[in-house]
Amino acid sequence: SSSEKTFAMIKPDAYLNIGKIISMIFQAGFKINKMKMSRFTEDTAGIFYGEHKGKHFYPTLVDFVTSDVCVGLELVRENAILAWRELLGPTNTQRAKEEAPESIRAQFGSDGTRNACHGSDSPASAERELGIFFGSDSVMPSTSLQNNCTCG
Ligand code: DAT
Ligand code: MG
Repeated sequence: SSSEKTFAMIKPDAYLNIGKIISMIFQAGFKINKMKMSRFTEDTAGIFYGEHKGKHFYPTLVDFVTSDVCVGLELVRENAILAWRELLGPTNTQRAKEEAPESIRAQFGSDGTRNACHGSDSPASAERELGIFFGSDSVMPSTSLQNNCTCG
């Protein structure tokens, strides 16, 4: 039973739900080692999502993930990579709602692209993605969150 690291990321459609998402993270027994708010440039998003270049959804994906702030987390737990992806549910929010209604994507996502959170798919991806997000503050600068509250 050795602990494993993964990279989790709350995407721009879900950061207002960060409290509930962090509760679910702790409930599932993860430790949060690092956490940072940052906004992707198109270039850095292109590196992060390099494996998807050329796919039909790639432009929509980059527009979405660069549209506002993301919150990146280094999570630690036994089997962290699989456990976090299990908590996320299926990639497509509609499928998540049908197959895993308690999952993060079912609760906080809205469609195939705007699916609330990211999770690494392997130890190599986790290392790569943690390196991009936390490796250098000039690549992923820490940013403030604008209060655009319209609730009075
Ligand atoms: P995951 O994020 O579950 O690892 P992925 O790596 O295949 O899924 O894709 C990265 C992101 O791209 C995904 O979170 C949402 C978007 N995406 C994937 N497949 C898509 C599709 N068929 N249509 C629209 N967006 C898609
Ligand atoms: Mg993936």
